[in-house]
Amino acid sequence: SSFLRQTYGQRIQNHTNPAAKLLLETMERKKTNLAVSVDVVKSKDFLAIIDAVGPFVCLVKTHIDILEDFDYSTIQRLQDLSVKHDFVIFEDRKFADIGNTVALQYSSGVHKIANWSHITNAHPVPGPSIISGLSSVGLPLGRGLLLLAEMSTRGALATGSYTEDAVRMARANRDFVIGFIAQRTMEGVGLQSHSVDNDDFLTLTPGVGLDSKGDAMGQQYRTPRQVILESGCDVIIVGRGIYGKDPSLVDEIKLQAQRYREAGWQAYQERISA
Ligand code: 6AU
Repeated sequence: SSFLRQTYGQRIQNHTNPAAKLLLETMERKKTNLAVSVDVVKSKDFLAIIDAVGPFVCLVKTHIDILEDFDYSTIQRLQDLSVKHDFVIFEDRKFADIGNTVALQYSSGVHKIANWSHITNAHPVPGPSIISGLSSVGLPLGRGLLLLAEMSTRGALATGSYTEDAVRMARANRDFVIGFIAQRTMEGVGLQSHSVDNDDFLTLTPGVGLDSKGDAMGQQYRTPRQVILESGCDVIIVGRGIYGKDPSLVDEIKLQAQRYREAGWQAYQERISA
């Protein structure tokens, strides 16, 4: 029977990768499938938003390269907050180059992503060598990788056989690839007749909003219910729906985080009891 009927806690045993286990354990413990995407450019706002939403999330997603005042001390503060509030860190780096280059981008530069980010993601476009490159750095550190099997934007090219091939690449690298950025579960995608023994990959889904259908630059939003209950995804990733236009309104941000957490968890409970 499908892992989609299992609880997050029950699914821990379907995984061997430490980052996948940590995420599922955190979701079960804190009763939340909400991830917040903190796409702001000042470290002060970045840390204030994370401290505000921390109690309500299983994961914080970063774009560390957009911080205009980046300093490695921000990473130390981020790690302190991840301990204080018990959340997983996901640097949304979207690697997309040859193995040798992505290994350097992952380990080095000013950001040293592999040192602090439990999870990162990559476009499957270069083929399996992108996984070997990232895995050479991340696997010894217990990190996990998500492949972008689909995207949330209007006109996205990641569809059809591209998506199926991404899933096949993931199945061939189960030790390091823990799941997908996608708009629906990839369970059974690309399989001919017989199924595989354990197809439990995590699906983290952006393009989630309760009040808006999209933005002026191609983003498209669906509700937590559509994403978790109807499409079989596991984690809702919410950015502007939570921190809105003014990152200094901390009380409003907390309220929105609670609202999305509630919506995501209710949809999950409906799914596992269906
Ligand atoms: O909720 P938003 O629209 O403010 O932010 C959505 C976040 C952004 C995007 O870079 C990211 O999710 N994202 C991704 C990821 C997570 O890889 C893929 C995608 O298809 N769409 C998308 O919006 O930080």
